[in-house]
Amino acid sequence: MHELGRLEDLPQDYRDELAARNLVPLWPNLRNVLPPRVPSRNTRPIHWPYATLRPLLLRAGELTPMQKAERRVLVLANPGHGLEAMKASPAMYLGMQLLLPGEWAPAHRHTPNAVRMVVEGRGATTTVSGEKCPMERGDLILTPTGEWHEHEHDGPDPVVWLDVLDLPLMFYAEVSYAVEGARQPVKPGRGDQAYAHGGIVPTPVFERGGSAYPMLRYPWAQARAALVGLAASQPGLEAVQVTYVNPETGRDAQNNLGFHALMLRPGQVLRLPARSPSQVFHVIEGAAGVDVAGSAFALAEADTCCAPGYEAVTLSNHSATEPAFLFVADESPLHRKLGVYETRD
Ligand code: 1HN
Repeated sequence: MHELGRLEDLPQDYRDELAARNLVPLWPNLRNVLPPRVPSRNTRPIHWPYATLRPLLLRAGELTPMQKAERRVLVLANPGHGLEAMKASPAMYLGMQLLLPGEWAPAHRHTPNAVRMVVEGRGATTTVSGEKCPMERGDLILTPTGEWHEHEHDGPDPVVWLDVLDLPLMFYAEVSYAVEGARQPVKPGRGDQAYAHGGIVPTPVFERGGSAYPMLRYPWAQARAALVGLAASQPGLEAVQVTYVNPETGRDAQNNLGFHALMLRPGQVLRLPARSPSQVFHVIEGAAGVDVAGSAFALAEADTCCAPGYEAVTLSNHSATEPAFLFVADESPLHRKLGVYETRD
């Protein structure tokens, strides 16, 4: 590969005149924007232990009332992108949100797509487009682009969940905005009950035009049972993984980010090949080692970490007796749309 000319090689008067006319020579910058074979990545492997995050989040509950926060969240920010960029990876935002007993996080809708992964506490609900979704540990609840959503909590203990949004992507595209609204009327019917059994979907006879997102809540009990059933039926299967999909289309549950649940059998070491998308791992049950790009994390229950794209990841379950269950979020739908999804080695 040729060495290209540098900016300093050009006479100052020429550089000044280019800048004055909003012009930039490509060749001094070409290798930065098109590095050889492997993209440059700011995303660093980062581990956010829940044990250190939780007391800080509860303290936010004492320091900042709901009216002053709207959403009481500590953002899991990747220092590789700069903390103020509030991103875990190029397209993924992560936050831990706290709702205290009796609180209500008011209704709004926005262009970024969001999901919630419930971490602890019982008795909270998220109402999405009028559907009131109970929030139980490990449940995945969608709030797709443009859909009204609000959170409320009638239980006795604090509720915490992990928010995953494509906010960095939407913000980058200059399409991120929100609209505030009033408390939503609750509609009868629940997608998690209508679509409770894989491969069997409701068949409307009298109604036309269903929702683009028919299933908004994916109960952990169902995802866990699917993993346990898959592992039992295929003892030789290396990666016991399921993907959260739209039950009407079979495609990814949301537009830009992909969501999966993965089971590590007792004692299992699973090497995931290097793939282009960045990934996030969150432990729902058990514990897991995550080795990526020279970092080795020991994730306890409710811990979260992220991994840059184009790196192999090794997951290990050190328990000889118990399986481990992970929630995985990645940028694969986006990469497929961009036509750049790839697996290496
Ligand atoms: C949002 O709407 C929620 O509704 C949480 O709970 C986090 C972060 C950025 C932008 C919107 C929520 C958010 C958010």
